[in-house]
Amino acid sequence: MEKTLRIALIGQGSMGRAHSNAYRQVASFYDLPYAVEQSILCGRNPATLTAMAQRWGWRETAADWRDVIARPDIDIVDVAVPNSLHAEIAIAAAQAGKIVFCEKPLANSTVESAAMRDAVSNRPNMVWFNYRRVPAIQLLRSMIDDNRIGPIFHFRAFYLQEWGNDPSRPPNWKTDKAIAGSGVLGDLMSHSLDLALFLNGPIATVQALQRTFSRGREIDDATLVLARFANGSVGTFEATRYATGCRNRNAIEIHGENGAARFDLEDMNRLEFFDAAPPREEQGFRNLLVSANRYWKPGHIVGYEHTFISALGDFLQALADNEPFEPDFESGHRVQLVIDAIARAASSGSTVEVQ
Ligand code: SOE
Repeated sequence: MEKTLRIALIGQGSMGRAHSNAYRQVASFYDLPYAVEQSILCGRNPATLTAMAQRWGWRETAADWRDVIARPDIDIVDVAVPNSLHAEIAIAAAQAGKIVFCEKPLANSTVESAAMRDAVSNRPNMVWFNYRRVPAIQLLRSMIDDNRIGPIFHFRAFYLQEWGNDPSRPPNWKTDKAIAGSGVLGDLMSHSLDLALFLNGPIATVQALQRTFSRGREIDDATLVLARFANGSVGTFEATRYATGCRNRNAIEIHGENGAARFDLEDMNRLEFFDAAPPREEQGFRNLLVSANRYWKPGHIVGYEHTFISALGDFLQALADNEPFEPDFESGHRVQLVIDAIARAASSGSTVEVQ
C-alpha cells in the first residue's frame, strides 16, 4: 500500500528551488511505495514566500521552523537554510522524530556535525551531496570498483567559480564567516572532498594554503590542499571563487596503474577514460557519453536538476527496501573532519592528521 510522506522544506533560496523540483519530479521517474506530499514551505522572507510556494507546488507556508517541526502531520524535514542554522534545526527535527535531510556542508564545526550525526542515529537521514548522483560519477565509481583505474596514484580535484570578483554582485551570507563558517572550503571544496571519500577512500593527512583576495572579508576566497590518502595515493584540491572565466567548474582527475579518468561538471554527461591495457600506440583518452537510463533513452542527456531527483529517489528507494543510504549525516561529518583539518593546516602551516 502506498504511504504518503509529508515534506516540510525549511529554506527559500536556490537550494530550496532545486529540492522543490526534486519533490515534484521524483514520482515520475522512480516507482516507489510512497507518495510525496509537498506540505509546508518555511522561510523568513514573506515578500517572496507565497509566490515561491505557488510556483513550486507547496500547499502551505510558515515563518517559524519551530512551528513546522512541532506538527505531527510532517514526516520529513528538509534543512536548506544558511549553514549556521543547520545544526539547531536538524537536531530539533530529529528529536521530534522526523526523517531529516540537510544541505551541505553539514555544519560549521565538527562539534556540530558530530552532534547532528548522533541526533539522527536512529532516524533515516541524508545530506545533499548531489554530485555523487551525476551518472558519470556513478560510472566512474563502478569502474574504480572493477579495478579499471587503480591502484590509484593521483586524485586531483578542483572546484572553480568566478563570482567572488564580481563587484556588481550584492554581498550575501556565503561571504559572512559568522554564517557560512568558511568560504570556498565549506561551500565548494566540501563537494570535492565528498567525491574524494566516495571514490578514493579516507584522507589521512593534509597541508593547506588559504587566501582572501577581497578586502574586508574574513572567509577564504581560495583554498589549496595537498593530501595523503589512506590507500597511499596523493591528492591535490583547489577551490576558488576567483577563477576568472570559470562558472561552475567542478572537476576531478584520477590516475592509476590500470587507467585514468577525467570529469568536469561543465560537461557533465561526459566521462573521459584512459585504459592502460592496450599496446601503448593504441592507448588514448576516450570521451564517453554517459546517460542515465532511468530518465530518458540512451544519449538523451541529463542536467544539474537530475542530481537532486536521483539523490531523493535513491534515498526513498533505500527507505522502502530498509537499506542503508549514503551520503548520510555520517558522510557529512566525515567531510567536516577533513574541512576542520584543512582549516587547521592552513592556519598552522603544518601537516595535520584528519581525525
Ligand atoms: C555556490 O555558488 C554553489 O551554489 C554551491 O553552494 C553549491 O553547493 C554548488 O553546487 C554550486 O555552487
